[in-house]
Amino acid sequence: MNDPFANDTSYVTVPLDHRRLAPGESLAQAHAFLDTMRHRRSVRAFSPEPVPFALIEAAVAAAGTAPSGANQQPWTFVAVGDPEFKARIRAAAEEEEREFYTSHITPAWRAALAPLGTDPIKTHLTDAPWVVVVFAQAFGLERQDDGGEHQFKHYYVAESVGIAVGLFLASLTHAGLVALTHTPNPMGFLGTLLERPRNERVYVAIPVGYPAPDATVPAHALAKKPLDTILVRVSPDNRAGADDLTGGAAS
Ligand code: IYR
Repeated sequence: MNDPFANDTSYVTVPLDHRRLAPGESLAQAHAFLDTMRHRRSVRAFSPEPVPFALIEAAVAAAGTAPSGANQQPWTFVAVGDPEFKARIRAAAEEEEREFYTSHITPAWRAALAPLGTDPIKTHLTDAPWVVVVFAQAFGLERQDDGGEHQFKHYYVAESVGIAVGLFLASLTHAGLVALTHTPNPMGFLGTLLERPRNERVYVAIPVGYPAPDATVPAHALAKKPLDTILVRVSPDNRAGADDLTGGAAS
């Protein structure tokens, strides 16, 4: 009667639409995706070549499938293709960055960035055909019919937006595009420039496009941690020879 877990009529279910792959196909797809992602690089030298908006749309739609706290989807992707806006973003970002690199950067931070060769010059913000600025919705804000606003809490915002950005980058990579996760420091100016509502906080700016023909990347960026340093297996079924795909299926 007073069961706090009693079924609520607002909790409706539908059958899961899951496409089960054959084990062999599963591993082949996992490896094909890994190969694609191993070629992902953060690119700072872009070609001005245009990128169809349909590719941005598809990548944002992929990002929009991300899991999020209470399925609140607390993200907004603003795709800036207008050269005038990109120029304004670059000018403001470079101003902030000059300040960062001359005054705010700590010696440890400078040392950590040294192998990447970053500096305050942000040509990618004007060269890339698109700069996608991702905003996190710190809280929900809905316009009411009576003109008022309904404000409500959002949960796990940073985690949710991080996952969505990961899917966005994976989708771009899968489509043969390159990007840079750029975090102007500080970057509040982007909310003002793009006239975002008061519940949105800029999360990252992502130039998207094709690499310049002579693009290089820092060698340091190619060094990814080996699998055995990032994966810890806790499993009763890790005997030598156990099949990783079918063994322990009931765990
Ligand atoms: N926001 C600066 C500095 C910077 C910080 C980190 I952590 C990086 O991985 C790269 C750059 C800039 O954009 O140059």
